[in-house]
Amino acid sequence: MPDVLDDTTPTHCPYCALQCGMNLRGRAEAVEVVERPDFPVNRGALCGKGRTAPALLSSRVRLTEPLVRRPATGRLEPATWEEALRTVATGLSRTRTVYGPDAVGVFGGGGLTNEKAYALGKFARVVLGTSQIDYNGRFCMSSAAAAHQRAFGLDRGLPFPLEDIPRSGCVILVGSNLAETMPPALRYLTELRENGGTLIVVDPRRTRTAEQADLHLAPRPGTDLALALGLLHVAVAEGRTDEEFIRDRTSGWGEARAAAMAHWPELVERITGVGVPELREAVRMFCDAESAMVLTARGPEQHSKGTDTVSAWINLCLATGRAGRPFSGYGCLTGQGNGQGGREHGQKADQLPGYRKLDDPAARAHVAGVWGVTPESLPGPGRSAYELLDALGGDVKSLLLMGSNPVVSAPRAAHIEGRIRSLDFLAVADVVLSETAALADVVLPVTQWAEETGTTTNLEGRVLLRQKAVQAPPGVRSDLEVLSALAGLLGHEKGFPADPEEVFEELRRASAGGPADYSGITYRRIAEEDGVFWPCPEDGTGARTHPGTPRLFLERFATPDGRARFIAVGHRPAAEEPDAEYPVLLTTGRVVSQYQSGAQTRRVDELNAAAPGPFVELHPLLAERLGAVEGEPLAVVSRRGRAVGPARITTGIRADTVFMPFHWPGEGRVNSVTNPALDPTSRMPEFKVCAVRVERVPG
Ligand SMILES: Nc1nc2c(c(=O)[nH]1)N[C@H]1C(S)=C(S)[C@@H](COP(=O)(O)OP(=O)(O)OC[C@H]3O[C@@H](n4cnc5c(=O)[nH]c(N)nc54)[C@H](O)[C@@H]3O)O[C@H]1N2
Ligand SMILES: Nc1nc2c(c(=O)[nH]1)N[C@H]1C(S)=C(S)[C@@H](COP(=O)(O)OP(=O)(O)OC[C@H]3O[C@@H](n4cnc5c(=O)[nH]c(N)nc54)[C@H](O)[C@@H]3O)O[C@H]1N2
Ligand code: SF4
Ligand SMILES: [Mo]
Repeated sequence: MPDVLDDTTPTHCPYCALQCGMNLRGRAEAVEVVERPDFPVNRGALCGKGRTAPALLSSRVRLTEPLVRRPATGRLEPATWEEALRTVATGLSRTRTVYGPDAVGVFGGGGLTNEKAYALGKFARVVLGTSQIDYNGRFCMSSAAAAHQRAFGLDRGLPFPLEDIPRSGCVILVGSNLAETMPPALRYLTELRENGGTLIVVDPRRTRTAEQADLHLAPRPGTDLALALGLLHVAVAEGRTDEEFIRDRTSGWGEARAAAMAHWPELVERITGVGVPELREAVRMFCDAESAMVLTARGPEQHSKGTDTVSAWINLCLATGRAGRPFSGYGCLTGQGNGQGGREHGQKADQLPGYRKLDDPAARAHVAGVWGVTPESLPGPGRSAYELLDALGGDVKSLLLMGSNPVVSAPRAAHIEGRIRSLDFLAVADVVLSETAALADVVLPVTQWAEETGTTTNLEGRVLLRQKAVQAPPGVRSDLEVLSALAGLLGHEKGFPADPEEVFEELRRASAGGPADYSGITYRRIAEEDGVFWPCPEDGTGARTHPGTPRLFLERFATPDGRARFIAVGHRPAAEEPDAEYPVLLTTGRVVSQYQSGAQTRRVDELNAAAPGPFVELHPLLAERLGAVEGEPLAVVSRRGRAVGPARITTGIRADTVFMPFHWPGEGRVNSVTNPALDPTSRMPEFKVCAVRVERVPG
């Protein structure tokens, strides 16, 4: 049982991208979280999930031995590690022999440490030789990442540390409910307002976050693109653009300006439901301030036009000179524990470590050199997450899954669950028996968070060391040990070390010279410096003295000519608009006490007591039209399926919209309903809007 190695160990929370610092203390089943006030990001504060995270270390809830599905019973039953690993190796290699390497798929997660994400990407390309690898980050911040790339030439979620937020004059927070999704970060918004800055929140719901705002805009879900263009239109019409900044530091304004001018305020009011006076007020607040920021999260991003929507918000920043300057700029609030690092080191379908592109010959040559293989042996880019899941049982016959629970979290989940069930072979490495692990042929119980050392990169681009604080139960191995053993069984004895620091040292070299350059970072530096911001290159002599880069773009953007690029975008409707049969809009998201698919947090008593199940949030006018009362079960039905939850009636949501959180399986699984329409650039599914009908459930 978990046994504390030292008296207190400084480490980081297992959950979200804030990666709050905490100390762990105690022994056996009584590991205790102690405040770590010296860590700058959260200064000691934790949300309930972080505070209760040690509950997951208990063998009562977590897996402690490998499971193999027995043909005789059809059930998952305990097995030795030797048998389990051999079964996985055989399962994957059989598929490869019969159907070729691309019939083997790999699915990763943004919660995996940098070392794991790196090793998983390398394992797929070098050991399995497959192009078919992607990960759940595709469902998360991929639209913002794509928009970042095309505007700035680089994708780091926040180009500045969180501590810059209170020093800005105005923040527009678009589709982020950080009071629930990153509670300790709310402090930065409170301080912003205490310092005289203003806060504008854009959300179809009056969330706990929106309640803090000086101005709350509540657009119809799926219309942020029009909203951002309308604000830019007003800024141009009222002479609030920064011509000098546009001339000296950007390109492409002519086309972007023309596109925005087609979105006049009255039209935008019609599309979004946000009144013209509010549009003007928002522009006044944003432009009157000496410095200003736009921060987006999943609200505007998880759409089939998420990339263009983020581009429109970036255009607003660029046109008004609110980018590449102190306390100004556009940022995306990344979500998962290693949402940032997880998208940099090669578990994404089109990517090599260091945020290199898989189709770039120089990148292939560099990484192949580090890996000791030929560039020609590296496969090309594969499919995006939804497309990969959708291909399971089709041309992808076997899957190795690490760090995701798509049976609950993927869009059109009943269909995806069916695809997973139709696989020839599924292996899942997890800490708990998730809904997806329960469908596997082999389940590998792995160490987690406090039981292992590794680095994560938080939403600021700050590389952190999550240190091992307790001993894992004896039957459990780390993801790195699993990959190392499987590589060995598949003929690669070398190149897959199980020691995280050894993997990090290789990752450093693989990332050297790439956009996300970690070569100047060491475990020691991270521990001594409260994290190190990338890029942090090693200098010419091999010294690791580069201070890291907390603030990007102050002199130049990361494009070849150093200028930020405007992207000309125009509004378009959601993939599915309401009609007579499905007259209501559904949007989805999170509650403070559950995390993601709930695989972890649904196993923590205190969190379950606070958030026991799904619900359908709706406006009194809609409830009245249905004849529904508070607490009665309602079914939300789309062309893809239905989800049921008790009515939660509130005036804090638009009357044309219902909201459901996505943390639960079974009949409350809202992803049975959601629309997998994909963004053409980022391949992000449309989690945040689809057309539904709401029905009372008889009996
Ligand atoms: N408690 C908790 N915290 C978490 C997580 C968790 O599962 N639980 N997950 C972590 C992860 S991986 C992520 S990605 C982040 C997500 O963090 P957030 O993005 O803050 O979370 P969401 O609740 O998905 O969405 C935010 C808001 O978007 C609004 N919204 C819905 N549709 C639209 C729209 O069309 N436009 C706009 N402007 N807003 C819209 C919703 O009403 C919601 O309040 O949270 C991280 N933190
Ligand atoms: N309707 C709707 N659906 C959504 C969203 C939404 O807003 N609305 N948001 C999307 C977003 S932003 C995200 S990020 C996804 C997330 O959805 P998922 O990818 O399902 O995320 P988790 O529930 O965090 O799943 C992580 C799994 O990995 C396990 N795990 C944790 N740590 C480790 C580890 O170190 N190693 C291994 N091997 N396993 C580990 C956990 O126990 C869990 O089973 O959901 C997406 N789905
Ligand atoms: S805000 Fe995020 S990182 Fe901080 S304690 Fe809560 S879940 Fe953990
Ligand atoms: Mo996410």
